[in-house]
Amino acid sequence: MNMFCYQCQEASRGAGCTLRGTCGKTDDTARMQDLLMYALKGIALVNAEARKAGINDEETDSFVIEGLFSTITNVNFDKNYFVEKVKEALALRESIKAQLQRINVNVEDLHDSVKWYADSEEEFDRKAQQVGILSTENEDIRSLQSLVTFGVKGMAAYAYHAANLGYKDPDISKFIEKALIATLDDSMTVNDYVSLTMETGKYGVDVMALLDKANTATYGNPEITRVNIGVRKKPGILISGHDLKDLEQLLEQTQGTGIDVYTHGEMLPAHYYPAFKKYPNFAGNYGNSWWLQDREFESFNGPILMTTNCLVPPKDSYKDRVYTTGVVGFEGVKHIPEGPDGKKDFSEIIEHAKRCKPPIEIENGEIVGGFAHEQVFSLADKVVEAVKSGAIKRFFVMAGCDGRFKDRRYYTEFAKALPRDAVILTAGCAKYRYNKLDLGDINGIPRVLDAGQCNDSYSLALIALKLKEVFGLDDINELPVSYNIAWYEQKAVIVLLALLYLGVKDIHLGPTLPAFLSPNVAKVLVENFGIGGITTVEDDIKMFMGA
Ligand code: SF4
Ligand code: SF3
Repeated sequence: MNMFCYQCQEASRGAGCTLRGTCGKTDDTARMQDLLMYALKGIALVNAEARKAGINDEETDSFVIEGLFSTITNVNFDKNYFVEKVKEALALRESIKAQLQRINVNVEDLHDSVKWYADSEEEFDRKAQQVGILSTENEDIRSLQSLVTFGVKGMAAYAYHAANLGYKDPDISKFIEKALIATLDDSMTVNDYVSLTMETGKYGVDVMALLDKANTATYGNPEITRVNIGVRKKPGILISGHDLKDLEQLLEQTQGTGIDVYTHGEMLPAHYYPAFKKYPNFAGNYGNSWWLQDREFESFNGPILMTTNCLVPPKDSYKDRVYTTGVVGFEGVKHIPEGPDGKKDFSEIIEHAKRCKPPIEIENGEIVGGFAHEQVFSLADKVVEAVKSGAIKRFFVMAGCDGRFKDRRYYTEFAKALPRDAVILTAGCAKYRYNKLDLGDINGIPRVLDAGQCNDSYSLALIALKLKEVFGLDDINELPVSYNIAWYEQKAVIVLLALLYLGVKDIHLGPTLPAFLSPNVAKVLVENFGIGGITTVEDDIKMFMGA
């Protein structure tokens, strides 16, 4: 076994990647990610002591958040990035320790993660092999530690985006620290970890609310929007991932250059924000979800900017047109750094675009989205009326991720097979499995309501809570809402934990349950929360519709 990673839905054989990731992550990168996680836990331990002593450095919080985000599936494939991050982590840990020593607080004996040290890549690699996920022997404890750790990675992604827009919450960082420390604590029992999992869900809700506030305060509330999926005649830049601030800067810098900007994958919902509508060169959305990028980046012809996940290892035919920024990285791919003033200079990408042909059209027409909380609330009367009259019988929350395997066709078939009085509420790249189907509308309400990115899943929780209030129900589970969620990476884990924390029961998760759930932990989730998998479209629709 050269590595062990089981954090995403595409873990090899439904168990874990051991030689190379299905995602393309190499074994040496995987080991350096494990070591970075261990180094971050060491920082968490010393920083918790520093907090107690009244020393609180925001830069440490940012470092931890960024480090966690960089280890999420399809964010960063560059081993050297992680080697450098581990070095920085050790230096940061030592500097916090030095501050503590000055006030006579000695943390050296807290744990190995606080005192180990190495400075060569060979030693890093040896250490990494001792501290990976499998170093926890008990499979149930390992499973719960993983559930919390992957939830916290998702939480870090949301905190990172919010921080980019100037919104930070020290309590979220404090919780992340607590959770990381707990994964090192041998005295924690299964029950302790179960409570910690719920607490992770609580902070999941908080961080999603924070990001929602950051996005809507900065760019306005998303509104119903028709997005062009064809192409224009000029050369373009394709921007993907989830970071709206990167998009804003790119739009600003491309004004008057003759270059159009198109979104790909999870950047599609940017079109729904009022703030981006003023840019005449914001041309539309090109292509589909992340895993189709190896074909769609090819035909796009122009440069591509990856702001976050999901990056697929680029093919040589278009690799020189791919640029990364933020926490994204890939060896041999040009990275655009942030300047000291927090700004990014995209001029190289713009010049590159000028030398490229316009995109080849792969589709045409429009798709509609923008059904985030405020927009749906403004339609509340209409929605309530449709439910009361029986025109809408049931809502299906089908948010989440898309993935590359054929079994995801289930979601397209499921959407097609739903009765005509059912409405799909979606967010995340899972939508691409059904957002171009002609599913019609119910009294003018489209049957697929897209709230935005996976980062906007909070909208769906708010909509459910609003419906509960309007219908005067005591329990969110009494609503005619079913949850059939597709997951892939770790942001979906925090969304799931947030929903569990909000009391949502009977969530179905597919296309397969996480490899990191041990049989006993899966049993706890089934018994306490009614979590289930998926079966066939036909049987699942019968089950959901209560037939
Ligand atoms: Fe495997 Fe997923 Fe980990 Fe990649 S992220 S190595 S596909 S489990
Ligand atoms: Fe998609 Fe990666 Fe999760 Fe943001 S882009 S939902 S998988």
